[in-house]
Amino acid sequence: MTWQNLDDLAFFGAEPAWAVPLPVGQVYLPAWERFEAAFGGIFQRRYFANHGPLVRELDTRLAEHLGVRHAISVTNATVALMVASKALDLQGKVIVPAFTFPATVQAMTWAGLTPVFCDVDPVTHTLNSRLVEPLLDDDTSAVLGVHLWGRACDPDGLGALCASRNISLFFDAAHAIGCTHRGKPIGGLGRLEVFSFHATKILNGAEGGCLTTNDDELANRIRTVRNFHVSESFVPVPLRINGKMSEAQAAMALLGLDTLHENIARNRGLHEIYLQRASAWKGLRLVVPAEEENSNHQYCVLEVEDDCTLQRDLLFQLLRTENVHARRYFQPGIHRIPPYGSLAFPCAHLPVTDALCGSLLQLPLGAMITDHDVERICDLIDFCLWHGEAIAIRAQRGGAE
Ligand code: T4K
Repeated sequence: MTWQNLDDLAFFGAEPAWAVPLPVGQVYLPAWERFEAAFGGIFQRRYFANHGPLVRELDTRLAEHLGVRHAISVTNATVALMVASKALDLQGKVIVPAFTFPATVQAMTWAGLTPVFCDVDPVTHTLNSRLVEPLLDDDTSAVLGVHLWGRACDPDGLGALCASRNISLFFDAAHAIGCTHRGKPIGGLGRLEVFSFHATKILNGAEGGCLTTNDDELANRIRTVRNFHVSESFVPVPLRINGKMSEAQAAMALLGLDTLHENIARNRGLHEIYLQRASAWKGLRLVVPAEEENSNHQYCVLEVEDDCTLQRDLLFQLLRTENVHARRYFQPGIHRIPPYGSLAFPCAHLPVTDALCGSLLQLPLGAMITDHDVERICDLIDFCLWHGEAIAIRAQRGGAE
């Protein structure tokens, strides 16, 4: 299907251009035979949990891959953030962005901490030291930065600020496996970092995640908090939890590590097509990774600018009805969803966050997307932009000609 006139759009009643949805989730899978062999081993050993050989192998390989002393696997990144807060023995307030996935902030609330929302930089979409500094007070015990879209969250500026105030800095690196900062893999920044191996991430452990650190004592604390087993009680910690990764997750993640570079290269190729085509778009801008860094291209982020002929939500609907399952990460901002933004937790004033929540779209990338799909998605966007005003008028009339 090529789009010649408005009636060709699924939004106005035509058949969707794609028979099955194109997701933004990565869902890279290993070859079936390799998966079967890995699971065959688990069945033979009859050892499924509690730091089996695959989890131990994964920890070793992740540490090598990320160039850190310790990588400690866990059940998912949300639990990893909870583990982090107890391992760091945080109390009182933690500075967080509201422009993130709910897990970043809610994990802090689960841990009994008070999140203090900070606005983000309009270009990097992350916290920086200039924004964070005015929010620090005597009750603040940490800053939790998010490497959003895989871009390092001002580690130098925040590092200097947190050191000068003697508070902890740690990072939510859920988007950042395979990304670099100053030529080094993200993983050794701050006191610790947290990665996600959810199926929608470029390293797929089905679920899963890990904490990384170069601090031996902190690693012992993390390993102790992560489970209740007496043999893993290395140091006194305030509270423990079952955050262990299973052998099944580790098998998937190990196979994913084998092809991580390949998958990143594939995503880079898809991103390159989007980028070339985006140069012709007026009012739409593709967010590009920091020049000096390598990105894993886990997300393709599109910003709908004020002068675009289409509003972000209408473009989103036009794509969705064709089965292009773009996402509006992250809308609404976390400061506006329960339990925040209530009387007990008044809504913070975060103008940049609110603007980003209303103007970004993530386009499909990953295992299920071909070069041809990207070209056609761009054809669709070309058509929608070209006919933006007519589409908007007809949409307002409820689709009638
Ligand atoms: N910090 C940050 C900054 C994060 O972004 C996240 C998670 C976390 C922390 C917490 O990490 P984890 O605790 O999850 O390890 C998805 C993911 O579930 C979530 O992990 C991720 N961030 C977030 C950005 O995206 P949803 O609710 O948008 O997922 P869902 O089910 O709508 O899937 C997205 C697309 O992928 C859909 O089009 C369907 C497709 N998909 C999804 C799954 C699960 C598949 O095709 N196959 C699949 O198996 O949250």
